[in-house]
Amino acid sequence: MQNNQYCEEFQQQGYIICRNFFSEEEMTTLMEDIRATEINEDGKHVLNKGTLNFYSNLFSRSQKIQEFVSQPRLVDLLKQVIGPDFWIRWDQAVAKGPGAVTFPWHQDNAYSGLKDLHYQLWIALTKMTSENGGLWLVPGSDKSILPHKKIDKHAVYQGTPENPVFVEAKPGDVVLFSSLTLHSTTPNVSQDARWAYVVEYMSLEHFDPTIKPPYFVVARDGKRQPEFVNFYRGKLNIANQLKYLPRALGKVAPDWAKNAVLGRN
Ligand SMILES: O=C(O)CCC(=O)C(=O)O
Repeated sequence: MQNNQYCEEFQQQGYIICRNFFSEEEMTTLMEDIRATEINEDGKHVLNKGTLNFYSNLFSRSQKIQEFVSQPRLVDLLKQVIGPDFWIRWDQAVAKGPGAVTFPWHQDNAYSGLKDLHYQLWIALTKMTSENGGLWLVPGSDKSILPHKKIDKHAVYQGTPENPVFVEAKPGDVVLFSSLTLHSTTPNVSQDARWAYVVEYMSLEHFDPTIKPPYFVVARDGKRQPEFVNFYRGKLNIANQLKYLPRALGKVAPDWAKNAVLGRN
């Protein structure tokens, strides 16, 4: 892979697609490793609905998955877009079974409320078609935070997506997109479940106050260096902490204190 082959493409459209990044055999093994995390015990995800099921934080329970998500080929791809140092804030396997409904258009930051980006690596474990609830994206929608409204448990984009593209995919294809890229999945009207494994990487410059330590660092200086740590520079950065002060105060402080911090009379 050439250096920075993908960087410009990602900057222009907010995503890249890497066909045949993994082999079908690698996807069979990954699916086995996902199932071995006893995903059925984790069936309480807030967005589970009917035959749409999310299984989260698998990497924290499986050394095999830790190795998978920090493998050198992935580091070489990710560093072109994220930079040389990054960690994983979240992962999830998503099963969209027959009859599962639309997952509405959104930017991930509208769900997380984060002030910084993360990068979503979407790995097709099964084929993704327009019949089985595959992925739609809007090229170039990642340039700003767009308006969303909370509907049911979802953060739903309040606008009409312009020129969306459908990502038809085979097992082993991967899509890397920004947490600001508008995306959606349509209903599964096929007879089979669509599975994707999604890993959310974040630069070590950035912080996510919703994630508790230990943090899984994947790469430093552009090289694989997997380790769990309790602190890293994005967390220790005061400016990053201040971005979330109003949110932290919102949980504990009386109104007069919140107003004082926000400069309101
Ligand atoms: O997998 C799906 O069908 C939708 C999931 C999704 O868009 C997300 O988790 O951001």
